[in-house]
Amino acid sequence: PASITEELINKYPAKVAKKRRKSIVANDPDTIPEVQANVRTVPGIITQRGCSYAGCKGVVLGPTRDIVNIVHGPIGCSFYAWLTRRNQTRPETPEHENYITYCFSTDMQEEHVVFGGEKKLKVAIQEAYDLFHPKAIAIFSTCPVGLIGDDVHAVSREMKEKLGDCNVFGFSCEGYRGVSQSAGHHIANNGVFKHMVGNNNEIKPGKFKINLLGEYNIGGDAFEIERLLEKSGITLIASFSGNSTVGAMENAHTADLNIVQCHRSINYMGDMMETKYGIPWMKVNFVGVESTAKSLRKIAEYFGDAELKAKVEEVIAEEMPAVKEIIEEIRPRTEGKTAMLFVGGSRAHHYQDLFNELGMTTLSAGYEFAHRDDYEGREVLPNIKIDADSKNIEELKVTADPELYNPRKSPEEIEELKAKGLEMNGYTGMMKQMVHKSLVIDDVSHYESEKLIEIYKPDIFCAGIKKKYVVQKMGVPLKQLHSYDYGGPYTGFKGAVNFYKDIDRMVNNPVWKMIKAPWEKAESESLEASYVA
Ligand code: CFM
Ligand code: HCA
Repeated sequence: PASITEELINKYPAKVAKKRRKSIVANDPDTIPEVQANVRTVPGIITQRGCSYAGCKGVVLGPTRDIVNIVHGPIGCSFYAWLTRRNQTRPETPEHENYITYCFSTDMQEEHVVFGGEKKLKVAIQEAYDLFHPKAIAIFSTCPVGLIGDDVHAVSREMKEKLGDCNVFGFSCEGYRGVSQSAGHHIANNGVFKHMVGNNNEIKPGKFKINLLGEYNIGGDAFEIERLLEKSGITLIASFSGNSTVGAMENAHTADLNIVQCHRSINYMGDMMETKYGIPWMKVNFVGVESTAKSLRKIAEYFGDAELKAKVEEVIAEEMPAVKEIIEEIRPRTEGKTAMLFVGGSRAHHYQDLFNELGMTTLSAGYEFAHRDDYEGREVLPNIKIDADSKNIEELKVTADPELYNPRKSPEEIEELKAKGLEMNGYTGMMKQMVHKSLVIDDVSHYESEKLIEIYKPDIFCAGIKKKYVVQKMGVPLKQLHSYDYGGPYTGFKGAVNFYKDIDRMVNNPVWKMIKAPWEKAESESLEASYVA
């Protein structure tokens, strides 16, 4: 891999190569080398990353169905985020609120950039309120808003007061706020924590009450998790934020445990809720059947209830046979094949479990915008250098709530749980689970991914829409692990079966053998030659 790293970067100018080298490492699961992450992409390099606004509006707030999300900015930003992320939702009845299908925008024009857009924003909030009378309206700032200085927070406060029965709050999530979507996650967590969590103190019935953090119900993933929790007798108070509502989030502080699926996008919420209310958080993973079973067992272990433990075992025993039957049929066809995963900030890790179950090896993986802790584990947090880009994002000063703080577990109990193997308030990251010498690459560039495919010729490449067709034209099937290529769910037991079948279809499809990859073509018929002719 040392020479492969050189091969990936040797065409770059020296300065660029020097920077990229730090983001490309050969894994060692025992020593865990340092990976450069959460730094600016080199200008001119083709990245898969998105912006802060995408992370805040699209990712974290978007999936909550009864918030009217108004985008303050040019229409393109709103259009980009209009139903492109596949967060599903299930209103209680068809009459219940669901604004996810709408696209609310102030449609900022040149005159607003010149003379200011606050007036227009107030009109938009009033119009949305008059039409829908929603419980909450959230305002999202796009790049020009920050550049001209419109104060979305002042406008929100003013309108909240004026409307009286509608919670209005703003987000300074201008696209340029950070180096990627990741900044938007943090900004969103802060806003949801400040303006929503804790607003409703109602105590809901249930013996084992939890929140599900960092699960956005892409392709119905959360529905499958909800099914398993319900079957196990675990009460879900709130999800952040797949298939969720304002009411549920406002009540989240009454739960006794936060389970975290996507660490990258929501770790801030877990920490803040622990500090303010005394609710511990625990990393789980519902992608992969082994991980799903393990996650359910971890929840039961946390509550330490014999009946719950027995129920969870019963659920696992009931769900497993159907999965076993399918995997036994499929595995001989997928065994020994290879995969590469370059996705977001958590799935490049989690989906390796499903590939393992298929007997497939992950040759190389990386995130688009994760931080070092998502690679190396949270132990490295104290050693992460906070650069100017991160300092730009507000860190809320959170303290224990004088009335509501109630530690659900004592420090001794937490230590006991840790000793039992529960990662309380921890995440070990991607690298400990990856084989020796596999290549870990942060914010992989388009050029590097083409090179990787040429060198390793993986049986499947997992990424997003920006790579899909370029990779497939190289004769390698690309599985979108963002939109799932419109399939899914892939979580839990039922989801695993869906995934096994979809991957089997892709890696064993004879069509890929009919495509001549550029490196297989003779000189004379190479693309370059045909262009010259
Ligand atoms: Fe978390 Fe996500 Fe992801 Fe993410 Fe995303 Fe997504 Fe993703 Mo696309 S919250 S980090 S910002 S798991 S939208 S549902 S698929 S890049 S790996
Ligand atoms: C985003 C959303 C995205 C994009 C997916 C892709 C998603 O980053 O704004 O590039 O294919 O999951 O929809 O990550």
